[in-house]
Amino acid sequence: MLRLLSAGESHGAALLAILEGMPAGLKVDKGFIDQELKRRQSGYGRGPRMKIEQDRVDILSGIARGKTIGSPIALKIDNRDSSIDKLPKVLAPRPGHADLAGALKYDFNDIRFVLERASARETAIRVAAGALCKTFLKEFRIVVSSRLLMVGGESTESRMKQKIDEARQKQDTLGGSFEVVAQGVPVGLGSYVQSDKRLDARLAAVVMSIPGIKAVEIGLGAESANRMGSEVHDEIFYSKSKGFYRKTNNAGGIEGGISNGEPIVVRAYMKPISSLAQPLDSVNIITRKPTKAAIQRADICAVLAAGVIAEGAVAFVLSDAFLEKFGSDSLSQIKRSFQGYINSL
Ligand code: EPS
Repeated sequence: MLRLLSAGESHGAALLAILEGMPAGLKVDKGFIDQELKRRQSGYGRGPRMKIEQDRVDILSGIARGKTIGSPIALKIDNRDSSIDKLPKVLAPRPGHADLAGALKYDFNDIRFVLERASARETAIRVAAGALCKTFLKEFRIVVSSRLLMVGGESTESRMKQKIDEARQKQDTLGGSFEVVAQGVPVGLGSYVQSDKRLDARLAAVVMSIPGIKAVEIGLGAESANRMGSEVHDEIFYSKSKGFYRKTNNAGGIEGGISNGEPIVVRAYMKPISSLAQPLDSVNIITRKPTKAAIQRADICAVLAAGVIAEGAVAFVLSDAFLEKFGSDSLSQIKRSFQGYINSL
């Protein structure tokens, strides 16, 4: 239903996206998109590039007089640092980055061509598209948010900051984990009828596609493998006011690949940033001689930003599944279809 394509290099002219499939009649606030872009750029441990860029979106199509018109929405974020053609060649791949596999795959003698597109900077435009999806979901009182869980094994804010300072001092980097929660998702999004329709599979794929993410859990996740069934599955209750409901949410709001009406909980784990100021051992791709990995300007920790990116990614999948269930042309028609369904439950 919804399709998203992005383009752009980290130090190219701009980042671009086309979001197709948004229904007509949705009021769009550019200020909200810019706010989301700012959230992505913030967080303790971000690198110097974040002081150079002040990401703002330009909406080039698909919106007229402040509302979507059903046609593809084109988005653009200009790069202030657009020095791509002036930047030096990169010959020493960074362990953990796309550098080596990318250079071999595309037959490059300059890793610059890999890292420019593999850079997590691309996620800025995904956040812009995700903000549009959040705007759509809000029409149905579905709200997607995220919170930081751990940085470098620490879970309190002061210890996390301390750990980041320590990493900065050691010229090292850190990963961590975060949780995305979607409140207000109706029962019935996604399906068990085909593997690619399963909502949990779709959410896991989109969150895993964020650079640096190495694991994704839904609800209780990995821990459920250690418990008895009776300690895992959420018992079912019914009351006239609430309808069907649960007292626990170990399933993370999804059973059999379908949303079950409880909050959707997605947890993700990010590895440390792979651009190290104190570089690891590597090999020059031309001479094949040992060397240290290239030093690139980078963040020390970007887990908070990854949470914001994941919010947008989750909002995209939920919007897609929502449009599948309730139609996709105009917001007013979708609202009627949604209300009819809710009344029928
Ligand atoms: C990023 C911009 C990049 C990096 C970072 C994310 O800017 P620059 O390379 O000019 O410093 O800071 O990229 C990576 C983490 C990566 O893996 O390449 C951004 O806008 O988020």
